[in-house]
Amino acid sequence: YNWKFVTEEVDGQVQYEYAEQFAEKLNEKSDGAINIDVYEFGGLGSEVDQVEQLQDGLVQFAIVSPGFTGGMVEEGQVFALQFLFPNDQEKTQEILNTSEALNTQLAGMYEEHNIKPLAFFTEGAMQWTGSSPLRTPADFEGFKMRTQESPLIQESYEAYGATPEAMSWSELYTSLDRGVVDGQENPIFFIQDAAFHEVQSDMTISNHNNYVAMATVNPTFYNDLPEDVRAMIDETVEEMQPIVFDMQKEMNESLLEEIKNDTENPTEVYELTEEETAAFRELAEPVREYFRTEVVGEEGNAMLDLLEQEIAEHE
Ligand code: 6CS
Repeated sequence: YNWKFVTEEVDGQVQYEYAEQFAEKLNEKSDGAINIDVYEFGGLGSEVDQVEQLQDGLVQFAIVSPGFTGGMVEEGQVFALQFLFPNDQEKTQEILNTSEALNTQLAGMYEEHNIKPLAFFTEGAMQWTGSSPLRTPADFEGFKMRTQESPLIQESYEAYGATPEAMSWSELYTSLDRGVVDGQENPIFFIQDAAFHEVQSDMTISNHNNYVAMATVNPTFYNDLPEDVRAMIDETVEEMQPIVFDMQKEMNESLLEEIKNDTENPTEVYELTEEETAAFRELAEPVREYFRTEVVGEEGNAMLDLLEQEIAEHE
């Protein structure tokens, strides 16, 4: 077998390291029969292009951020809802692993669009960076915020008074540098590795959301595989969950220190107080209602009902 695995990140970053280890494991398990070429982000187009290549079966595996499928699988925008999941990353990952709302209901909705999610994992809590401090909703007034494609991510920043602008991360460093946009959200490891902190004066530890990614496969390809090969894939996916969790944790912790110690490119790191967080939480709450009434239908509502229940059980 010769397969392709495309990621939205580059060498050294979480998704790419996931794909590399996934490929290595399957190669070993199959005694060399399965060979997977892993592609860094950039070579095969934008994040949105990559999703299409997966759907068309041009690549067999992909790591997909739901934020880039927002216009297609509206329900996947549930991950854009800020302050929905627990702050605790262990708990969040536990929910991602076990949630029926996500692994059965939402996964089924993706499958209808020729994308089969095999697993959901967190790449860490997301933080804000800006060319000015971001501590209160007033700081977002007129602030040009880069987001992924998802209309609901945009809605969430409009609720804070910001002007969202969707773009691929390939353009983000230059856009921040030139002031095309004023800020962005990402987990710490990504902010440091993509060097966004070099062109941003401020970083806010906001923990307003998690960066959730999906390991996905083209469903037609997957369903046509012999059962023992599918079992090998499923086993590998399961083995990768704790590995990727530890990997993001280590990277997010150590790269925060790198940002703080980068005296050449000083970035003011500020952690929101509980009161400050509450002000954002209050503005984020109505977006949940907007998701229910304007974005998804009955199925999406049932999915969010169940997810909220599953989250409550973990809190
Ligand atoms: O901000 C983004 O769009 C990128 N961030 C991460 C953590 N991974 C890939 C994604 O395209």
